Amino acid sequence: MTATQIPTSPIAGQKAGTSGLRRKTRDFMAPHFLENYVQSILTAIGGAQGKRLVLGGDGRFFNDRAIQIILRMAAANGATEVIVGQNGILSTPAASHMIRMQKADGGFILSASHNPGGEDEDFGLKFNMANGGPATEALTDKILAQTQSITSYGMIDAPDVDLSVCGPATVGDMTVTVVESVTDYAALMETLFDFDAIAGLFAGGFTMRFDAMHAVTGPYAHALLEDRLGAPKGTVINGTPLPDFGGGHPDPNPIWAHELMGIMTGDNPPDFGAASDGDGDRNMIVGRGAYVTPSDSLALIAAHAHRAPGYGQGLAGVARSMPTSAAVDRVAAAKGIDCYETPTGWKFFGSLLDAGKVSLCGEESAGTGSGHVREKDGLWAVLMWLNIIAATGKSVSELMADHWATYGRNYYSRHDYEAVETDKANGLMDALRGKLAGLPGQTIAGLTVTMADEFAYDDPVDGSHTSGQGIRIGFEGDARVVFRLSGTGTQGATLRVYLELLELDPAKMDLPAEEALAAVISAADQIAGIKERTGRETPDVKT
Ligand code: G16
Repeated sequence: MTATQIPTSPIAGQKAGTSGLRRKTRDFMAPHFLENYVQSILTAIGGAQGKRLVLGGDGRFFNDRAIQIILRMAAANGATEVIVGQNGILSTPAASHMIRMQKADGGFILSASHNPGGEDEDFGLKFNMANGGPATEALTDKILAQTQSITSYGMIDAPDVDLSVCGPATVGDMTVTVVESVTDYAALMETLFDFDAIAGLFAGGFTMRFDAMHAVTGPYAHALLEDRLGAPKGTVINGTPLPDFGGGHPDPNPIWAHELMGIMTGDNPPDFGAASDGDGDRNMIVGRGAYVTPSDSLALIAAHAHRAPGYGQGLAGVARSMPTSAAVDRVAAAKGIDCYETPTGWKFFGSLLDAGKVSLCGEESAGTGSGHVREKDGLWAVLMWLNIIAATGKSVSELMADHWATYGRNYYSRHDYEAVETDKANGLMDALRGKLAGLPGQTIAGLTVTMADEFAYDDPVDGSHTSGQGIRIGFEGDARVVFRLSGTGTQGATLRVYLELLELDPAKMDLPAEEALAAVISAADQIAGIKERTGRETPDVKT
């Protein structure tokens, strides 16, 4: 079996977004598309010669084929070993852990996250570095440059590896080590949380539903919640991963996780509900009639993390993405720890975690995690909540009510306008940029603008500078609106409008978010002319 160089030419648009390259599955299946991108990654990391890599994905359509192609290319490029999850499956946090535990040189994760899967839906590929975290901007820039100049890629002619059997195999001279996907991750969780206390909760009759949304966390959730922690069978629903996620969007929010929301708001609901996404890094937390926003979940975890054994020494610091609400900032201030504000994208937390500046991070986009891996981690967040509930003996709604009484409530909502024509979305953002200087001092929908800028970030550890990360407009009374275009969509542009208002009056802690935010919503539309520029009367999704 000899490696050959297959001639190719650059394919336009292979630019990573917020989290790797996401495209329609059929694009990835087109001649040379996947191969060009994989070769560009391998070249950008300085070649694969002698390297050990991790490989796995969320099991969506084309996962199995893409893995066999990547194995042949890694072998042709001289990699020593590729460690693959059984049947090609690894959740994103489990892959991050595997890279770190195996001291690998990096890894390929095949997923388009919460985007739907199938031949006519979405696929994605990202490269994580030796620290287990997503490629930095510096590396994705190098990969992009390679995609624009590629002339050939390495390939070996070899039979498929049987990925259903754990143990060693070979592709050419390269070792392929197939590993069980759940065990190591579950063992890591056991070092962080009080499993006895959580098991005691279930033994005492505490009830829960975890909606795996037919995505990758099903096997992990069955193993952890039902097998190890003793939750009754049936606690995990939609627990069998399917290549098309059962036709749904594996996106854990009240819109797409409507089955779980129906259970939690129906007759005789369980005590606790949670869901995770396609690749297992996002989470949704919901109590009886109490949906917890991701921003509030981050803040609550910051306030209570010391109750979990892995965090008993307290937090070094916290970080949140810029559009995430300032709820966690208030906890950090009270605890006297640093709070960092980064651009959207988990990759920006890596240097802070590596430097020990923070030990808890989170994003409004349903992501929470800590220094245990370098990705956000859906089941980690669920176990953290269970640990907090077990330690305090309080329900989700009691915990949130106490939290708001202590720190105030940052009312929050995100409005998404999906598949907007790219020109119109760019036009809206350009017009906003043009207005920024004149906004401070103006009163709009009864709110006086105090600041307006376009967010840029200087990484305090590696000194890298990142600009153009969203337009933020602050108002008197700690209200804010942020406008950003998503970097994970595959069709047109998605305009995200993030709305926030701090409420300190104890009598006003229980309003519906949209009602509390009415003035901010109105100001956002007046400033950006959303209806008029996009032709949309209402957002497609409110979370
Ligand atoms: C990815 C990133 C997150 C980011 C999210 C939304 O999540 O890892 O850091 O917050 O996309 O990004 P955008 O607003 O640009 O669509 P995931 O779960 O899709 O990998």
